[in-house]
Amino acid sequence: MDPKTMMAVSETDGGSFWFPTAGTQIAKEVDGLFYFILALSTFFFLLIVGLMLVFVVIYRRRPGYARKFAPDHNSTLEVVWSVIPAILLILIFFQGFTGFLDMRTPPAETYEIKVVAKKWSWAFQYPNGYIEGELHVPVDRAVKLTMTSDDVIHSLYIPSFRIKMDLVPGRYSSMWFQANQVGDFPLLCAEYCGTKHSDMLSRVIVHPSGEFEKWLEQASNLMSTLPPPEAGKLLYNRRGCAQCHSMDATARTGPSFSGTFGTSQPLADGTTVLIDENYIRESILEPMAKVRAGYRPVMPSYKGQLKDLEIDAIIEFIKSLK
Ligand code: HEC
Ligand SMILES: [Cu+2]
Repeated sequence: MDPKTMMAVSETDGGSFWFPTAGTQIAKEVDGLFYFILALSTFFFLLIVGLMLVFVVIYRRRPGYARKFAPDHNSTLEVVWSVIPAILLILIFFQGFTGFLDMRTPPAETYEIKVVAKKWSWAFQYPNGYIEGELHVPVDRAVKLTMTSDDVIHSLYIPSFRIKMDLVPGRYSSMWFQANQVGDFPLLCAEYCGTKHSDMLSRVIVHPSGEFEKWLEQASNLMSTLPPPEAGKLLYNRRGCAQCHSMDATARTGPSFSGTFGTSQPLADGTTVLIDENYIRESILEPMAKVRAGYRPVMPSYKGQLKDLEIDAIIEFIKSLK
């Protein structure tokens, strides 16, 4: 995991014993309902178990004890202990249901970000086409995520916002939120999706008002302002290549990038391949076309997700690793 994602684990501020920081209004509602149910359950637990213990002692069987009256039906008592819990249940349902509707219904005006999950990274695509592995959003603005998966079912979970939704291959799901606090919050995959599932740990960065646009403009132009090998390294870290390819000689799920450029390597079908610009390009766009001996064909295709300029930068980056 690169050090930047490691930081995701540290939060802006502590939150409570039960919950991480509440970064949205919805989160406060969810917490409120939780505390209400917790208090209610504790109250009735103590009341019922307490009375039970008291009665066990008071009415224990003793020698010579004769029952004074036969058990009888008490309508008032029964109505009271049916109606009060019924009202409490309706209250809980009402709060839960309206909260659910709020969570599922985005306002008319939202800032839209597309999300594609794949083993084992996130791609957040902003309206101008820029893609990054971390979710950046403006504060106090409704953001809608339109999400899908490239391979298996993933689930995008932002604990501090109290929202979670599955990403299913072949269809779109969506969710929305409005962050009301500037800061960094963890974002993770909550659906077991393979060996490196736990590496799908990223973060949401909530920018102060006005700064989000500045960040987006800068980040989008990075490709053209950085020298290609550095831009390539940035993409390697940000777009999830690092999960499977190392920069030193160790093999991960995929072969190491280090020192392989210009060498001939064996393929699974028994032939060999020269690692040059064309092979790297093909490996990124059509990973199944040529599979290296000793590796499983699990690399996802980046067709349509990396621009030519970006692929060039990655090639220069791999070339620069001696
Ligand atoms: C899920 C793991 C995974 C991810 C993520 C991944 N790759 Fe791969 N990659 C592999 C595997 C496995 C192979 C070897 C099998 C094959 O050739 O398809 C491979 C092969 C390659 C090769 C051929 C290298 C060689 O020495 O034969 C290149 C180049 C490559 N990947 C580039 C990338 C780039 C660039 C990214 C990020 C944009 C990336 N990969 C993301 C798993 C991955
Ligand atoms: Cu996942």
